[in-house]
Amino acid sequence: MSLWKRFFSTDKKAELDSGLQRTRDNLWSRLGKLFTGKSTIDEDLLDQLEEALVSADVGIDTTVEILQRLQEKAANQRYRNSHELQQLLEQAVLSLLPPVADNWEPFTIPANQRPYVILVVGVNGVGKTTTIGKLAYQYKQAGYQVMLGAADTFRAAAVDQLTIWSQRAGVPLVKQGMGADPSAVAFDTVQSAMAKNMDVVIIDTAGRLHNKKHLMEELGKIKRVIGKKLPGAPHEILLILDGSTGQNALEQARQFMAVTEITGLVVTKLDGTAKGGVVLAISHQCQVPIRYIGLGEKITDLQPFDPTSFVHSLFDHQPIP
Ligand SMILES: Nc1nc2c(ncn2[C@@H]2O[C@H](COP(=O)(O)OP(=O)(O)OP(=O)(O)O)[C@@H](O)[C@H]2O)c(=O)[nH]1
Ligand SMILES: [Mg+2]
Repeated sequence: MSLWKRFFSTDKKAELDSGLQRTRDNLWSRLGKLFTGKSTIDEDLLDQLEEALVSADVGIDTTVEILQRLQEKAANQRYRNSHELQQLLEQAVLSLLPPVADNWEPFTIPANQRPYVILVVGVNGVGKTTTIGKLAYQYKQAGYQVMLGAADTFRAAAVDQLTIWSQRAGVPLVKQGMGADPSAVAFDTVQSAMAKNMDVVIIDTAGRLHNKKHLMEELGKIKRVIGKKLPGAPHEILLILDGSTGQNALEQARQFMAVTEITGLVVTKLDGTAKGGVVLAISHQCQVPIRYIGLGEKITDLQPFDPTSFVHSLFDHQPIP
């Protein structure tokens, strides 16, 4: 059964559709015109399709692949109506994206890894702390005992922000004073979580750029210290990307993954941007899977990334005029 069917109600589908509204409108302001009155895939159609996809930040590499797949699928085949063309396009896009792995379940931890430690990283302001609040809430809803660690000790407000999210999610938080060693906070958190039989630990870190050597070394130290306390941890290193920055988010993912181990991606702020097509590029071009997408500022505004639902929401939603 598809991920979507197992985890989502029609409410969640409506939230996805509404979160992707601006990207969809952007796409369809071009596609709508394109799809009417044509019955073959010709140069003109491909050119305009390319323009539409690029304008939604799908990026040139992924766009070129999509067009190729579409041509293969439609080889020598006239489509009978614009709905068929729309379906061919949807299939072409989906065929590029890796499916969700069978052994991965959203908001679920493997049975033999407790506490399951998730380290959250990314550049400034991408939505790390917010995503941690959302994850904590969802894991708690799933029945797990969750603990947060405030290893962003760089800004005074950072601990306060995480404290607010811990209260919203109703989970405990381990913190030290501002300026404390982030590795020490991470160590304390894992130690406390082990003593209290927690299931999930989520550690917040300061925003950092991949090319700031000392900050990347600090991240390395955080990982080592956690691993010393609990062999095998961190089990997951989530890189948060701001989807509203479009192609920059893809570039950031590439650069981060080149210098440090990342096990999963989260693309945030897809609501309120017309650049949500970048999710297709990230999913297509990054070796690491997108785990979740952020669709708003509320604690419930985080969904597992399911390529089928995502592509469907973008490409098969708008009725053709
Ligand atoms: N609309 C929208 N806003 C979001 C989403 N995720 C985060 N934000 C907003 O983005 C802003 C930054 O979020 P934070 O969670 O503080 O980001 P951060 O990465 O922890 O930032 P630093 O700790 O400063 O590096 C806040 O105003 C959030 O409300 C989302 O999915 N949608
Ligand atoms: Mg933060």
